[in-house]
Amino acid sequence: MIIIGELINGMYKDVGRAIANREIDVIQHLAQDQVKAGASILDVSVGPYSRNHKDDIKWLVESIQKVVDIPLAIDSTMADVIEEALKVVKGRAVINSTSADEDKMASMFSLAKKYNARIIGLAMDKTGIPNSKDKRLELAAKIAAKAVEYGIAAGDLYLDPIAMPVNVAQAQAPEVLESIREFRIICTPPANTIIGLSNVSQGTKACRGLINRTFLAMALASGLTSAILDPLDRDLMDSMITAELLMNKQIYCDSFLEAYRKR
Ligand code: THG
Repeated sequence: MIIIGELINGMYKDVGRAIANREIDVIQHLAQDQVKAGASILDVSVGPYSRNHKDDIKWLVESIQKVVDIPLAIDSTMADVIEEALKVVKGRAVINSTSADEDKMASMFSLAKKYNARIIGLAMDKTGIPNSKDKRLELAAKIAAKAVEYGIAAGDLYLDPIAMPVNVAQAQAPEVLESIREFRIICTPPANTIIGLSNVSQGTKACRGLINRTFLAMALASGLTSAILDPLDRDLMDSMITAELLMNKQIYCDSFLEAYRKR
């Protein structure tokens, strides 16, 4: 499974402060630690409190690229902010994200084409995040059809059913899992599927880690191919590795956790 590290996000208080004060060490350590822990892509977001999204995203991308050499997922709702990052990013970036709205798809898919980037499609539109798996499927299929129009390969498309906090939207958890199954039949070969895992436990007072790792194992069993998560959560990574083992995607040996980490 493709692990996208979530920690460089201005939503975290420490990170928001580090961005505002240009504390490059904080950002670079987060990048190196996540790569060491197994992330193969890093999500990068200036967060909601940024005073200048364009300057901040450019600084983040350049700071991270000085110390690690893996692709970045540029997390913003604004096409001009994403383009600012794409101009300086090395290698193939991931655009995080487009919705199923026509205007948003036009601007984000144009950027994907122009910069040879991969792209995440959220199963939502201007009316919000759907409650049902059927509506999620309809919106994901709309995004997949647009990807074909722009000549984006299914392998470069990541469909996101949008995981919701269990404390306020409990009934959404099984809808999201079923969406992961159904999204695989939209394209041939199938597109990737992705969730922002920590969404599911946001705002819960206890057992955040337990909720995250249990949902990840269930999502993997439903066919999830990638996730935005905290790779420094060792119990979570152990669950992920074990779920892959039990799906016969890793070869068993008594030291399977170590064997996975050595690779
Ligand atoms: N899909 C896609 N992209 C996404 C998401 C998604 N990007 C953002 C988010 N969801 C995934 N990343 C995070 C990052 C942090 C948290 C949740 C999801 C989080 N933060 C702490 C909190 O809110 O409790 C911050 C606490 C602090 O201040 O330190 O939980 O779904 N495509």
